[in-house]
Amino acid sequence: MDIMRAGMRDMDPEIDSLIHSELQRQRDGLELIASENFVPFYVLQAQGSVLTNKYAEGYPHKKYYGGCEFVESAEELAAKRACELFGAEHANVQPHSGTQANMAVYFSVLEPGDSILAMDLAQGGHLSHGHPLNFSGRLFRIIPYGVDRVTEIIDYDEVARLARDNRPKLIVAGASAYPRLIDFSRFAAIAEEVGACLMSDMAHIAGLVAGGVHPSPVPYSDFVTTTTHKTLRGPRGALILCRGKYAADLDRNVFPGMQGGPFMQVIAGKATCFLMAMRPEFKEYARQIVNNASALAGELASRGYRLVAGGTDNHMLLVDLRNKGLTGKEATEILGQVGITVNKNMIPFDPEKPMVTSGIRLGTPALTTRGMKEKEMSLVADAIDAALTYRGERAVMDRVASTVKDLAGSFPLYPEMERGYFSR
Ligand code: DSN
Repeated sequence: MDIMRAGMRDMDPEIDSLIHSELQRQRDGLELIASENFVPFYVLQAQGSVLTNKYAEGYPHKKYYGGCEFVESAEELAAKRACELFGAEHANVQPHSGTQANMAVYFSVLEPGDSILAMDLAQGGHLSHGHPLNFSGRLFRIIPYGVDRVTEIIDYDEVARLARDNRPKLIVAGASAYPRLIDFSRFAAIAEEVGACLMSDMAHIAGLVAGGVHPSPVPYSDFVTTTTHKTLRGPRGALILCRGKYAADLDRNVFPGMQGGPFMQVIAGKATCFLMAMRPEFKEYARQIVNNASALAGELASRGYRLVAGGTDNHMLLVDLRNKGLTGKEATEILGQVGITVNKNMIPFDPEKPMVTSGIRLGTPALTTRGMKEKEMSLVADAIDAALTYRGERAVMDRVASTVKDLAGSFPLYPEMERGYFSR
């Protein structure tokens, strides 16, 4: 066999088959994981392009390799578009992931042992905001904040009190499981009062910020980090925005501080994603994500499900399943049996362990990408409720599974693949 010319199917039928099975799974199911989305076909094309062959350590016009003229132009375009999209003074488009983006910011403004005030993972934060097993919790002194026990909304007075008492060097605003708006101006006022830097991690809501349906953290923050693949619907990777005065420090801490060669094929995908997000159609998409989440919340509430914080302002909802006699782990497995993909999630003050949980987290970015609207959210809520209620009844579960497949099939995913590209 000519191992450089063989097609995937001949070279590696096992991986080829797994890729096609995953495509079929994505097509046939209802994707409700709040942090997932389906990238446009042109982002897949950028990621599968020859840019993957190129090393380009360093920054545009200061690269350590020859032959970087095209990839550095792609990197410049990505950074310029990111600044334009979010109104930022400086952008670094090289971080491979959200955690690495956060790491680069920490290393830009902190020394090991310095303190960070950040949201507790168990209350909606993120691993890289100071979990004891994560580098952030191991290297820095973490002061966790959370939500109010009654309203389940961030307790800003408590954040201010903790800031005054502990004088952290950095305050982190942002969450991975929080369904309400985040008041970045309030965080900025607290940071200013105690002389701390403010980093906002907008990974979950970046697409909503770009689309103008969530207040932007950019005017209020020294640094803003985000992944590019959640509501923003770009390639899997990350981005850091900062005020101009931090630009040189930040760039040095990304490369050579934390990463070697950037993934130029992903950076090209980020550039295209930022261009997409400046289009008026993307504003409509972002608005529809929020409308769909709100509709789904209403439909579930009317079927007796308790929503954390009483509902949602963004793309996600957290459902407390205790009154349904289910854990998050059980619900995730049951919904998986009918083709609905969700993740178990801690709810605030959760009595269950993280591998069990009392809740599930649902999000609408992926279904909205497929074209679903409020009407379909009612069908999705019906399917969720029927599966969770009649989980032991085979006939009902089979009927729900078939309804889910039909609904998904009415909103085709990647029809381009039937026209030749990547098709079997
Ligand atoms: N793991 C992502 C999420 O699901 O929210 C965050 O990094």
